[in-house]
Amino acid sequence: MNDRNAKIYVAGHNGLVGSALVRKLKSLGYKNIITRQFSKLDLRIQSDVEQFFAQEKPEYVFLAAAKVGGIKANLENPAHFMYDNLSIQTNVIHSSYKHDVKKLFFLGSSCIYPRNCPQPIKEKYLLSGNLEKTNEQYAIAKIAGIKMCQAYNQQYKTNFISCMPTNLYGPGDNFDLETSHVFPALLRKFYEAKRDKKKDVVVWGTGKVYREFLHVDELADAVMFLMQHYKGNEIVNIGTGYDLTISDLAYVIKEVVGFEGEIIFDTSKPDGTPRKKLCVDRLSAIGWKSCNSEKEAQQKLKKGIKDTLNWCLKNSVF
Ligand code: GFB
Repeated sequence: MNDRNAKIYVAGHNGLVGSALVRKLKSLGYKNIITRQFSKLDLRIQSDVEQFFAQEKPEYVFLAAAKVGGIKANLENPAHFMYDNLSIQTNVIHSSYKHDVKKLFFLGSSCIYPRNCPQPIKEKYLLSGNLEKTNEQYAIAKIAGIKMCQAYNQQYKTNFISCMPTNLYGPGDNFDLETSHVFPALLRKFYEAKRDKKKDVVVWGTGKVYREFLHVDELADAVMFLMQHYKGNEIVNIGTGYDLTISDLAYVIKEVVGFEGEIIFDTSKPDGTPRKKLCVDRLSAIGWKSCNSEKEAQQKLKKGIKDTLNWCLKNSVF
């Protein structure tokens, strides 16, 4: 990907990851980035995807288009998460092969790993145990995408790489309280509670489960690094290597936002997987690292909360 005039298709350019990838590509001087609005191209429709690739002939593809959501959205829409993701990725991966795409990046997720994995999670634990039930369909679709990239590499000698990011956050996230992930939900809840002088904020679950958070701009940086320096069939985890409990996350967001009321844990809501801290040794060995210490991870998270809140306020998200 050294040619700044190479034709690059970013699938999912309006999403959290896709928009960060477009920002990153532009900042690096790539001039020929192509995108399509959902209203113009529904990636679930095979013939339309095929026609798009035949017409545009992209040289590189970033596959960040997906049906995504937090724990509640996954639980309530299992069929939707399965159908959309399987069809989007199948169509884009197959057309990329048919139209000789030089390299494709497939975005996975840390939820592909078994629920009770040893921690930190190494890439080799894939398919070594049962999945977390709250996002089983999403995970199975993503695992199919990984296996499809590997099968195409093996049989057709394509250059398709797959990366597994930890929980992401940042500008362009979904801040809808019903369908979002925990980071945007809590940022919004604490900000609005402060603004509206509320007494408390409700956090779902026990707060005792752990999650690891990476700013989406860091993810985009890591993905570009891998597109430039990594070729191989092995999946690669992308994370900070440091996690914290949902309770700790809630208290950090509360502090950064400046909310002075109480936090209430609603234990009628699901916790999801107990822990999914990624082992980032493979990524570090290739040459990219987010943090060198827990302190650095904590500082980055605080800064990320401030920056994301500023972005929300600037863009009137809530
Ligand atoms: O981010 P989240 O929705 O998804 O929830 P997962 C993480 C944890 O935060 C759970 C708790 O224990 C939630 O109960 N939580 C607390 C909240 N308050 C809230 C809130 O207001 N909203 C939300 N959404 N959660 C997702 C998967 O799992 O992870 C996806 O469902 C994807 O498929 C993504 O893989 C990365 O981290 O549990």
